[in-house]
Amino acid sequence: GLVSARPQCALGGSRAAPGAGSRGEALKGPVRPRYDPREVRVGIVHLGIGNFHRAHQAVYADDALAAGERDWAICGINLRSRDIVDRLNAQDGLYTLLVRGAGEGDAVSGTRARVIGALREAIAFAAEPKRATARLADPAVRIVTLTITEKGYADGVGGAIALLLDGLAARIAARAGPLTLLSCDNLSGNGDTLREVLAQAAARRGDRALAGFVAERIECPNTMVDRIVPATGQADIDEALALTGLADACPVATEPFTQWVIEDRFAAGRPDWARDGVAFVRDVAPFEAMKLRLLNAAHSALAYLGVPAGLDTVDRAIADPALRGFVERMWREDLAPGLPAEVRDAVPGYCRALLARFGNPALGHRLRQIAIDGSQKIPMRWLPAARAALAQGAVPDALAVAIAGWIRFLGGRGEGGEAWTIDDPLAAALAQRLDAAFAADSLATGPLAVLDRRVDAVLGFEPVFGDLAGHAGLAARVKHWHRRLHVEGTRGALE
Ligand code: CS2
Repeated sequence: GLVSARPQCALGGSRAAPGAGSRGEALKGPVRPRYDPREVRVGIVHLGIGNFHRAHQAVYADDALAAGERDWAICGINLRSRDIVDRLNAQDGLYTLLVRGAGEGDAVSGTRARVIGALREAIAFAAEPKRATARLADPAVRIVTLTITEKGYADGVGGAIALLLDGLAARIAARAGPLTLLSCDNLSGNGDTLREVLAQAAARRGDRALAGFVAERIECPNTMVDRIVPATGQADIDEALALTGLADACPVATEPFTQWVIEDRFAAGRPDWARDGVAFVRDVAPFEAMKLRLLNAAHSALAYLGVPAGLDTVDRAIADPALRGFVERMWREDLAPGLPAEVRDAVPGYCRALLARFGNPALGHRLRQIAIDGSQKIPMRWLPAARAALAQGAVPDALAVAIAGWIRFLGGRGEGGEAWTIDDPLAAALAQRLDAAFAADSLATGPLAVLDRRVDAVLGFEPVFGDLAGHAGLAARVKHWHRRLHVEGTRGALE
């Protein structure tokens, strides 16, 4: 288990720690699982054991286990990296959740520590593919949750989708019964997308039984997931040890806020998660639109405008008056107006709460982490609102600034001369287009013309911009802002 430096912190007890709050989080010291982790059964398989999973779905599973629903422990499967699997297995799947928020919890650090016991197994797919597939065919498993990132759904050949199909085929053979697949990625219509990708992949395999199972025996509810979860750093490892006396090689730090909205269509039962704060609804779309277009859209804009300006974290960026003012303007003018009627009244409160969440100084949420995979995120975060505005003959000026910021960010160099690499599945194609913008006559046409050609190169890229590729009105505004960002810098242009 976790290595205890204090005997009274040994894990595995089944009683609540003194001082446990309603969600099992004590005001001081670590909170142990309120159940014996050796006495629960796996009912959920999760694909993609990243930090987000461990600070979100695993905590809801932990709540269900603590409430006495002992059949909902998790078996996590990682497709690529082994590292987290090895770390978790070395400590019996137990890890520390650090909840950081100003003014709460431990008076000194403002952090609450809670040990999560829900992750009972961790499998590296590359090392044990048969075990991974067999887990999906286990009749006791009734829900599969996924955090495979935006690009995981485009990957029809290998990866999570292939594993899921193998698992479903094994499930048919084992007569293991129906299954709910719960996508927890930031995609619009994430459940619908998952079902479609699976149906196409099953059809390509030419397996009629499998295609039939996908059509009739699985449910793929759409979900909206929300919790800000930065990557783990040495400071988190140190703080976990200091707070709990337990040496943890893979703690996860997060914010107090957490939200999960799910369409209530489950094929084979579910935990009574409403008790733990999950909202079950008929249609997730309005919630998901609000989250993607306000939270995630702002995150991406802060990243692409903030990184070149030399800013490193979200709280530093949102404390900058120019960037904060810009985000508020982007919300007000371009993003909020197109949101569905169901959520419109909630928007002002939601934006206020977002400013506070972004401003949480204890999180250290790095802009470069958010900047990863822009080509996969931008189409869902910025472009639906841009498309709607352009269709009405309006130019979404703030979104043009954000797009210009991304194009500038793709240049890989900031105002202070610092450099970064572009971490994106389409990085090579984008770099090729940008390089071509330096045409032979660049010296003659001058630097501003080169800047404009770079905008054309990226805006013309259909895998990202689709039907907006090459839109003249949008391109003119993006060129304007792209020049100004280069000439005046992020702050100068925004001011
Ligand atoms: C972020 C999200 O990295 C990113 O792209 O925008 O991970 C964000 O923190 C979460 O969606 C919050 O729920």
